[in-house]
Amino acid sequence: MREQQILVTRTSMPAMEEYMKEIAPLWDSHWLTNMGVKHGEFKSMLAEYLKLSSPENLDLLVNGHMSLELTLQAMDLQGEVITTPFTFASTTHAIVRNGLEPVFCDIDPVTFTMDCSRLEGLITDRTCAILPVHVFGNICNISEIGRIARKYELKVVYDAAHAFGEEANGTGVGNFGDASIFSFHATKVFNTIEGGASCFQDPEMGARLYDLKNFGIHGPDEVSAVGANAKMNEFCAAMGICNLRHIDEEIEKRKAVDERYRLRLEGINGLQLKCIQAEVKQNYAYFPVLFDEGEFGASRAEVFAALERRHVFARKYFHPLTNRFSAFHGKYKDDETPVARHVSQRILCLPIYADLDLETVDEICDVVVNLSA
Ligand code: T4K
Repeated sequence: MREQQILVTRTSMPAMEEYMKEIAPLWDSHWLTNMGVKHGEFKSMLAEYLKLSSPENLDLLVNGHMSLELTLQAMDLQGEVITTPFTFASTTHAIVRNGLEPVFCDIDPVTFTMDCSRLEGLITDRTCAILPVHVFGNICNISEIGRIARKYELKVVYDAAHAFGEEANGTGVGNFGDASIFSFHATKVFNTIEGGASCFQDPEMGARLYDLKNFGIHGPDEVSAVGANAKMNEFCAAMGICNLRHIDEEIEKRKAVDERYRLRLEGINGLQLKCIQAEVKQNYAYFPVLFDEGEFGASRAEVFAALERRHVFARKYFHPLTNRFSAFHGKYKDDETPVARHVSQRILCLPIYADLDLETVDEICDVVVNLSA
């Protein structure tokens, strides 16, 4: 049997020589952080790639989480934020760490994004914002969320950590809502080692975000706000410059993996594969599969174990739901989000990354197919 472990993802990296060439000038300048040359270059390249309607309304940060946490903070919100529990810890933690109260909306059973038909029922006079997640790169119901937000005068911040480079009807996802954040973590389609970005509509947001990521410093003698340190450094920006040069081919390679999974697994009873949204230009970030034990013939745990025996490590993204985290001491209940609970108990993300060879994908599919009833 193959000795090599197959993990759920594997970081895409440029050739070492390309990165060395990119960072060589840093040895001459000794300028390693605090919005240097690479930071500036990467920011303009990124604004163009993301097709932002206002390229200047973008800021680079140290990671996806701080992009989200500080974007919320920059909006000076108070009260309740409606979000979904089927996400990474970061989404809910960003709300709570801002002293805001998360209110959990259930998800759509097909896209796993916010179920907008339940949204209005959760709005109270304390609601200040909506924080939907383009989970697995599935794009939320932008128009309905926008309509409801306008009606109740709520802010909308999209967690677009999974949606790098995606477009809906030709519009880059970073243009939606009042703001959207991206993650450039090593596990993402596009990485800067660690990193993130916030895209926003209100230019004043940019100044506030800048204060929050750089101690509120406005010059050697002027500190006009209380901020933290959440800047992207030059090495990360340089990695971003290199990786952005290759992103389209990386996404194409992921597409081939996605297509192979679909070819082998589509139509099998009891399997629900990641949905396809016709209007979306996808990035193939994840390949989630829902296993319905009754119909499929094996449980999620059995599939997980069978893959593990072949040294394949799928992941239960996202289980547990964030409203089940022990961190919240039972304050929230997942019976208020039954669809999210159903999905969370059955989901398994199969390995997908640019360099995953199709033979391995076939091997993974063989394991799944052999378990089917
Ligand atoms: N919002 C959402 C919806 C998110 O999913 C995330 C992050 C955020 C916000 C916050 O963004 P960041 O602050 O992280 O930029 C991983 C990632 O750490 C996390 O970024 C990501 N979501 C989450 C979905 O997945 P873990 O705990 O599953 O990571 P880990 O260390 O188990 O790695 C998973 C696999 O990735 C490994 O099995 C192998 C591969 N890997 C990992 C690392 C660290 C690599 O190939 N290279 C690496 O350097 O959270």
